[in-house]
Amino acid sequence: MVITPNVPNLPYQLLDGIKHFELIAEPVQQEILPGVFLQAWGYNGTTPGPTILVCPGDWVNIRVYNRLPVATSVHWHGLDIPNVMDGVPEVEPSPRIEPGCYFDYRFRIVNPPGTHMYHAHYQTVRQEMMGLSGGLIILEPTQSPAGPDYFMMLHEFHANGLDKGIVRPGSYSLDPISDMFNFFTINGRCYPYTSPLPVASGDQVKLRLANVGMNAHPMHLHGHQFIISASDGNTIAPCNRLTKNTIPVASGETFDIEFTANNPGIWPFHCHIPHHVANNFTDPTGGMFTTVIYQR
Ligand SMILES: [Cu+2]
Repeated sequence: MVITPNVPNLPYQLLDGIKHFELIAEPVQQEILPGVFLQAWGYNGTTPGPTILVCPGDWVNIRVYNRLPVATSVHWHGLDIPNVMDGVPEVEPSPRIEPGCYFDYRFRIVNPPGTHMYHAHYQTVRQEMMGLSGGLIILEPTQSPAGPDYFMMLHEFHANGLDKGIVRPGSYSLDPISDMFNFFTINGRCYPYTSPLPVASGDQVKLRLANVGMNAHPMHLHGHQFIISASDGNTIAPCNRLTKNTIPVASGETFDIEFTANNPGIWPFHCHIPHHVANNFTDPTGGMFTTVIYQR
């Protein structure tokens, strides 16, 4: 089963053969480091929002409530769905959800298994950079006995009110139209508050990476080589799979990478841009950084 460290899966109710999900777009206090909160926007209390897990062929109804002070929409990024459900009200016949209202996004999952995202697509720069995004994963219908499978949403924020080189507990507003980011997150947390990724020797490990931010993040794994098994939710034929140890994840992209856990230890997995592995430009390792930890 796919695990999104630090982020819950979105529960659903099966009614009349349709999986009913509920997302609430709302202001959230996102704890990115112990005692350091961002006044962000998210879904159901967190940014990224809960991970939506579906199966090929599912009919889904995702009710999106808007508890933001402004209108919003949700775009199902990478899914081949009807135009009216695609969530871009400025150009599509897809509605804007006014504050206090909801809309039911109802569609069938016609894409094959793969890693996708959802995010706001109204006043996009502001709403994405406030944190309105999450993961949507189409599962393999038959769960083969596989190793650990971790989903990681990469993001970046500009927190106001902190001079460069200082991190102190508090609750900080965001500047969503700045491109001078000072905090870089994996699933809404900065290192050392990110969760390590447990593996066992011999495991075949899958990491799913997704990004709707501004920058591309070259994610680098120590001590192992990985293959790129899928891009943007589409499986790559085995004969076409690159073997690498760093993969740039640009905005709008998802990648699935896989490696064999054959080198026990505690191994960094991180963005390779120096500013992105620091918290507000302080010296200790921070930001978009986590570790693969062998349990045995
Ligand atoms: Cu980066």
